Amino acid sequence: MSEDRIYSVPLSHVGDFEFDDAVADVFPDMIRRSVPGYSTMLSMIGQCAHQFSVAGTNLYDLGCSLGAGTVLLDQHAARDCRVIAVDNSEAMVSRLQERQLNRTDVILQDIRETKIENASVVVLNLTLQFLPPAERTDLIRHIADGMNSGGALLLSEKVCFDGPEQQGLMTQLHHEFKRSHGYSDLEIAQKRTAIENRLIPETLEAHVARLEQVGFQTVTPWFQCFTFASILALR
Ligand code: GEK
Repeated sequence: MSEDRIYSVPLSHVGDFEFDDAVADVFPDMIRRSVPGYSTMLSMIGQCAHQFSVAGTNLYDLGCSLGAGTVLLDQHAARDCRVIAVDNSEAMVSRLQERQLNRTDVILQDIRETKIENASVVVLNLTLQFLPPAERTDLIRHIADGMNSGGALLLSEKVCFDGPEQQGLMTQLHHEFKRSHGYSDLEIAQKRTAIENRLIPETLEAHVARLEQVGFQTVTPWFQCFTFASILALR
């Protein structure tokens, strides 16, 4: 696995973060060292596919990147299911297409354009956070409308906090996590600058309220580690 060194040297101008070839090449290392609890979030994708997929339905991985979650959906889905993996990064999609998963269609597309139908499982693993906040409710409603009764949406996000003390404490703990995984203060600071206009976190409460508003029946945060959380919402 290639090591993420993208922000290790001082840059005269730190541009907005892009999911380009340089990022795709080091993505597994980057996400593992940047997102506390990522492996736990992934394991739940496999478990959800096993538990909630229904024969003859569709499973979606929206914002699939290199397909860490897609592979688990493909492995654990019920019989006669299709997995639809979508990402708008050419660099990510072309790499995932090379993996040739039996039951998966990999599509280069903006997830706001993806038709959701006959869905038993939908995964948004760290993807909604990259959409403009004003467009998130429409997408979540569109997903809910395309899901079958009893279907599961797994939504994992970077979250923020209303209280400044909580926000400061959780940010500090997240940065310490990154330091303990080998990132320097320079790397942490430059990545933060690059991502701050691209990744807009919301509070866990805002996510839960939106999911309930569009008609999910049982909305349960099941995991949180510092500034990252995951919610299971049943249709
Ligand atoms: C994983 N789920 O490994 N349409 C399609 N894709 C998008 C859009 C959009 N509008 N916006 C962002 N993306 C993966 C990790 S990464 C998370 C997901 C992170 C894609 C973007 O190209 C990238 O591949 C992915 O969402 C986010 O479980 O980097 O923090």
